[in-house]
Amino acid sequence: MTLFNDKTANLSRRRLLKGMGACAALPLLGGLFPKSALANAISTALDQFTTLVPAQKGILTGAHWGAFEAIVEDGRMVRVQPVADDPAPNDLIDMAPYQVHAKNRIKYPMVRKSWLEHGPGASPELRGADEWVRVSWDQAIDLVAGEIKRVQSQFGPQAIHAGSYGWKSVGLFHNSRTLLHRLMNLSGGFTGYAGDYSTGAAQVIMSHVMGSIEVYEQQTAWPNVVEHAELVVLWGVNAQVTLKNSWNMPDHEGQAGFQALKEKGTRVISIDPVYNETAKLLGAEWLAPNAYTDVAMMLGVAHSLYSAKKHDQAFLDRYTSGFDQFLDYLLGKTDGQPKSAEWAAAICGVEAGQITQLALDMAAKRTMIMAGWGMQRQHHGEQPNWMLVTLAAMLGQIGLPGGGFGFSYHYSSGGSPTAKGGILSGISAGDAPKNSPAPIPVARIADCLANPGKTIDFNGRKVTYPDIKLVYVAGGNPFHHHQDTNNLLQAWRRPETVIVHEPYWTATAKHADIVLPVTTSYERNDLEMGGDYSQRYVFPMHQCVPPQFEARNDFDIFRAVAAKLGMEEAYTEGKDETLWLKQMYDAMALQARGAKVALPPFTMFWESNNYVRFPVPEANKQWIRHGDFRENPLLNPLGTPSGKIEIFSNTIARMGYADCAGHAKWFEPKEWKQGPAAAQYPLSLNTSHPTQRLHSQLDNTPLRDKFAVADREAIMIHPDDAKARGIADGDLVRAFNDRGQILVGALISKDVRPGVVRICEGAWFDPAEPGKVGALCKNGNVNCLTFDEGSSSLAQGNCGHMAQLQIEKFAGTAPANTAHAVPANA
Ligand code: PGD
Repeated sequence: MTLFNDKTANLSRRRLLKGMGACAALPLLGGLFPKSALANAISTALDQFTTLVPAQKGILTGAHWGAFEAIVEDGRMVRVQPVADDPAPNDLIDMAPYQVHAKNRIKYPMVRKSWLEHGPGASPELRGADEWVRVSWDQAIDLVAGEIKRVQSQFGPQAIHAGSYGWKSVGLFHNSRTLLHRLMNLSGGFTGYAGDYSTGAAQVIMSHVMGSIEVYEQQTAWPNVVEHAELVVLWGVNAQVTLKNSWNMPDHEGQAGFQALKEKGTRVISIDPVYNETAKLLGAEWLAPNAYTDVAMMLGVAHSLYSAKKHDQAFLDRYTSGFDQFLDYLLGKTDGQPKSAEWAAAICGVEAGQITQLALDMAAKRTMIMAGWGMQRQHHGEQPNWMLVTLAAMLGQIGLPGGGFGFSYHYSSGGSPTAKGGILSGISAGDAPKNSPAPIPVARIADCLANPGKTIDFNGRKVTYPDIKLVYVAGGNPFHHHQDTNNLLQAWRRPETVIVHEPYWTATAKHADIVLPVTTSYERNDLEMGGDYSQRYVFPMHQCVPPQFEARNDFDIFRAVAAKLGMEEAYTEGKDETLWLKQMYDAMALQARGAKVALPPFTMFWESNNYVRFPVPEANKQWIRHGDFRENPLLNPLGTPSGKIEIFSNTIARMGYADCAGHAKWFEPKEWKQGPAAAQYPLSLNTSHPTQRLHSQLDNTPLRDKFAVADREAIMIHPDDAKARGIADGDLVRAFNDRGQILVGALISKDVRPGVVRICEGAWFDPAEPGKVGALCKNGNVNCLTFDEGSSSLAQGNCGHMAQLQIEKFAGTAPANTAHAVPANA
């Protein structure tokens, strides 16, 4: 099948070429060659230009879950096939047709009735429960532009929260959040956010300890790990699940890496309250600590190492600072409590003998500790990362082949060797106006909305919350991602106006005042890199189908708002989609040329429906994280004040926080098995990322058939805990605590430690009584149960991975699940 021979694709091509017509120097080569001949000719000449022919069947595009060809028939996307380069195609891509043609697409611009009739601030308690009124695009744009103008002039930029945290879709031009920030920067500024929900605690603590955030940094390359690591310790990692998706388009090389470990037979130990999918794949040994007690366990390992004199004193002397201060704590000199294996065992529930053996095994072998991020999404979440680095430093293998630690092997294929070529940059948010408001820590949003004027600590500074009047969301889903949904529901009533751009009727859209329907990424043209760390691919994202119903691109919505505000030219810089894409491609191709990698001109690239695969230099396959630091710490110091690994940080100690000391330490979390809440709520919650979804995305697709139990989100319960409550596999269960209650379906399994239950994040919030605080969520949104506090005064990260709760078999008639229903008259 040749490309563009269906009506829709022709439309896409015409629009694109029309745009190019404005660019006089560009020859329209697309019309001169038969598609496959052109593609073949270019790929023969340029190795890095990868032809899909003859396997080519559809239109090349992609998503967070992979690059694929979309097959379109009669204007509908009907199926997809992965690109041949993908070593581990992800079944999530099969959902693309269901994304486009979802029943709960937002069809038209809609406004909440009370807001429309009575203006900003009207009946905010009806958010989520009010009627909706359809309006024209012209009216919608007027309302949005009017609100921005009103709030800017009456209250100033700090009154607009347009941080708009979220995973949106891939595509570097149609980047909803950046596009929003661009408009806001041009129109006077806004309150943004600092950090993120993924790694809020880790980013801050690692900057102090390692001088880099570590969580989004390249890891020791997989070929090096596979060759040299003798023992891999997975500490709170379920890479098989999280590697399915990436921030950019995934290259899925991480999954290939784990597969290679398996084939080699490398010993793997998984430390996790759940015997997870990755542990199963690798046949890993399993150590199951009590939930939220990893720091105590790590301290026990460190104490065992020190007692057996197996720590690497030479490494500590040369590459770290402050070990002696930590040692006083480890040995109990500062608090009278040695952090022995026995002490740790009483907290973490792993036997002292196993803790000691783990220490000896790690010291005896070349050990790579791969850590996940769930541990740091907890109260005192700074400590697991700091303690893990401290432990790795005591082992002395940081910077050696196959040894040390890595905080990103489970994310976007960290360790996939970096290619040589060019990097695409997307549209920019532009410069923030002078005196723009200071950002708030991202996960403090509900606290900020509810408590204007409140001052909190944040990484050595003070942050005072502004009085937010307007919330603008484009590309995120706070009613899924934020902790303590009922608290958010109340805080969400404080602003006068909430505007949401969404393709679907998510809970966030349902709780807005103005909802604008946007295209999915399959309804527009874009470009994206493939492989976040490898930067190996450049993928075109061709428009596959026309915009559905009245959906518009975020860019076009913001352009129209900018026009109303008298700043369209500044917003677009006179360029349409085509010219933006061409400019992005050309800048990338220039970089590639500098790296001696030739690429075809944009028109050829775009017309050929192919992608670019950059070469990977052999040296990069053996790259070792912190290898240069190890080789010469004077010439290659870390970015810390001492230039070394800061086992003790004077900077943090000087902040004087009660909840984060100058070295890694065990702090009891607000809620845990031995805490006061446990008497009433004895079970500890684990909120893993889902296997069949990306956060809340794709919850509204047939993937549900693979994971839903009793038509709800599943809860994994140990047989002993289920039996004690008379719960059978497949039963409908009410999970609850003082903050909320949700319906979930029982999945009984010995893969979870007794006393721990697993409910994945991402189920859409579906209150039985919309607008009522504390109503039963009928779909199982786990954040109804989590608490909304900062990890500590240092990072103010979220604590989404912890909560104590109780469960019971649900009595009565099961209410219908309406999470994916469209509001009446919408
Ligand atoms: P998504 O489901 O990806 O979740 O939270 P996030 O808000 O990022 O939401 C993205 C939304 O953007 C979707 O509703 C989607 O439809 C919409 N969207 C997609 N494309 C476009 C577009 O082009 N334009 C517009 N306007 N909208 C678009 C994720 C967050 O959740 C993260 S990153 C983490 S790590 C946290 N994880 C947990 C956790 O593990 N446990 C708990 N308890 N809570 C968590 N919350 C956090």
